Amino acid sequence: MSAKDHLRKGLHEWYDEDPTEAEHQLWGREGVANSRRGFLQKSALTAMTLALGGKMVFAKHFPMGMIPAGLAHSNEPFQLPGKHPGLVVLNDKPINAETPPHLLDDKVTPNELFFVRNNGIPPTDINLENWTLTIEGESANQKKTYTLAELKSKFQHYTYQLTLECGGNGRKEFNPPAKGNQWSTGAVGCANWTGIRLKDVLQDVGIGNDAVYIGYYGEDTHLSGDPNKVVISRGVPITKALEDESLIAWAMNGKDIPRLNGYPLRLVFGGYPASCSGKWLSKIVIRNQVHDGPKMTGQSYRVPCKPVAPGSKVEDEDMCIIEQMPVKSLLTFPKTGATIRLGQQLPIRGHAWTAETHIARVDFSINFGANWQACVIEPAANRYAWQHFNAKISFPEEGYYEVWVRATDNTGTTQPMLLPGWNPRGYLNNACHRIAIKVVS
Ligand SMILES: Nc1nc2c(c(=O)[nH]1)N[C@H]1C(S)=C(S)[C@@H](COP(=O)(O)O)O[C@H]1N2
Ligand SMILES: [Mo]
Repeated sequence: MSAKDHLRKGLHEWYDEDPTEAEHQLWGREGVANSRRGFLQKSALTAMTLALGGKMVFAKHFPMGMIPAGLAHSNEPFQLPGKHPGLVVLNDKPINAETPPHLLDDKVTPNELFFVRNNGIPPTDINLENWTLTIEGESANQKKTYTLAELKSKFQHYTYQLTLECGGNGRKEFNPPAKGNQWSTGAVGCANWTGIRLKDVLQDVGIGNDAVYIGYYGEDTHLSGDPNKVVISRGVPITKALEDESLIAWAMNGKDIPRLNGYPLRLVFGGYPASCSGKWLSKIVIRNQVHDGPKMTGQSYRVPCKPVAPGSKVEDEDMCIIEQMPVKSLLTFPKTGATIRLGQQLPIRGHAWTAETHIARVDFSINFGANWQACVIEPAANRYAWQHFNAKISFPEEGYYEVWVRATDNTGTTQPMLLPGWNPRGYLNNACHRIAIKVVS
C-alpha cells in the first residue's frame, strides 16, 4: 500500500500495519532513519509538537511505534500538521492538498484551511536566529544579507489581503488530461499577509538600470534528497516586484506562516501564479534577463503563445510564461448537492478575483447560462484580494438545478462557461464554477 493510501486511512490502522513506516511518514524522514539510537530526532519532534499542540517533554523516553495518547482517541484520517482534516490530500511526496469549496467560505482563509503545494520537502530544522535573506544583483557589489530581525526592524511593515492561486488549479477538467496534481477547484486561498515590501528591500540593495526580473531560492530539499539540487526557483518581472502589494511576508492572518506554507519567510504576489511566491525564502536574485531557474523554463508554468488543438505537442520555444492569472470565481455556499423546499429562497455566496484592479460584477444562472442575474458584490480589501458576492435564488418548480456563477472584472473580461484553451500542462482553467441543487416540495 502506498503512503498516499495511508493518508486516507485511520491512524490506528496505519500504525497496526507498520508502526515504523507510519512513524517515518508521520513525523519525518530523519526521525526514523536515525531511530536506532532509540529516540525521536529533532525534525520528528517538530512535526509531533505541531500535531500534539505542545512539546512532548519526555520525548526521549517515548517508545517507538506507539501512538501518542493525545492522538489515540481519534481514528480520523491522517491530518497534515497545522492543517484542517477536511483538506483533500492529492499527493504526499511532495505534500499537495486542496481545500473543498465549502471549506473556503470564510471571507479571509484561515491558516489551517489554506491549500498546500510543495514541489520538494519542506525544511524541518528552522532556527529563527540564523535565518537570513540574501539579495544579489548581477554585479558583485550588489549583495546584502539580512537577518529576520533586521528585515523586521529596518523596513516598514505592511499587511495586504492577497489571493494566491496555483497556476494548475482546475487541471483535473482538461481533456486530454494533463500530468501533474489533479487539482479540482481548491488550490486557491486569500489571507492577510504581513511583512515588508519587496521593493523597499530591493531599493536598499540597489536595482541596476538593466534589471528585468527577480528570482527566488528557498530552503526546501529536492525530492531526490540531493542537497545541491534546487527544487524550484521562479520569479516575476521587475515591474511586478516593485508593486506596493508585492511582499516578503512572515505572518499569515496575524500568526506565523504555517510550516507547510513557507515558515518563516516567503514571497507573496497576488494576481500571479502562486508558484512565483517562493516559500522558505532565503535568497532573491535581481536578473538582467528573464530568470531561468528550475521550473521557469521549458513547459513549466507556461502555456502555448498561440491557441493549440487539444492534445497537441508544443515546442518549448512556442510556450510563453504565465503572468497575470485569469478572472475567476468560486461558490462556497451552499455545498454542492444541497436540497431546499420549493418556495424557499436559496442563499448563495462565494468569492471572485482578478489580476486587474477589481471585480465589476458577478452573475448567477440557474438555466445553464441562458439567462444571468446579478449578485451583490462587496468591495475588495485592497487590489489582489478576492471579493465576496451573494444572492438569493428562487426556483420555479421542483427538480434538479445547477447554479453557475460568472465573474467579470473592470476590463470587461469574463469567465468562459466551459473549459478555456487546452494547454499541455493543464494551467489556467477559469471555467465557471457550478453546484448541484435539488428543489423538493
Ligand atoms: N520554495 C518553494 N516555494 C514554492 C513552492 C515550492 O515547492 N518550494 N511551490 C510553489 C507553488 S507551485 C505554489 S502553487 C505555491 C503554493 O503556496 P502554498 O503551499 O502556501 O499554498 O508556492 C510556491 N512556492
Ligand atoms: Mo503551483
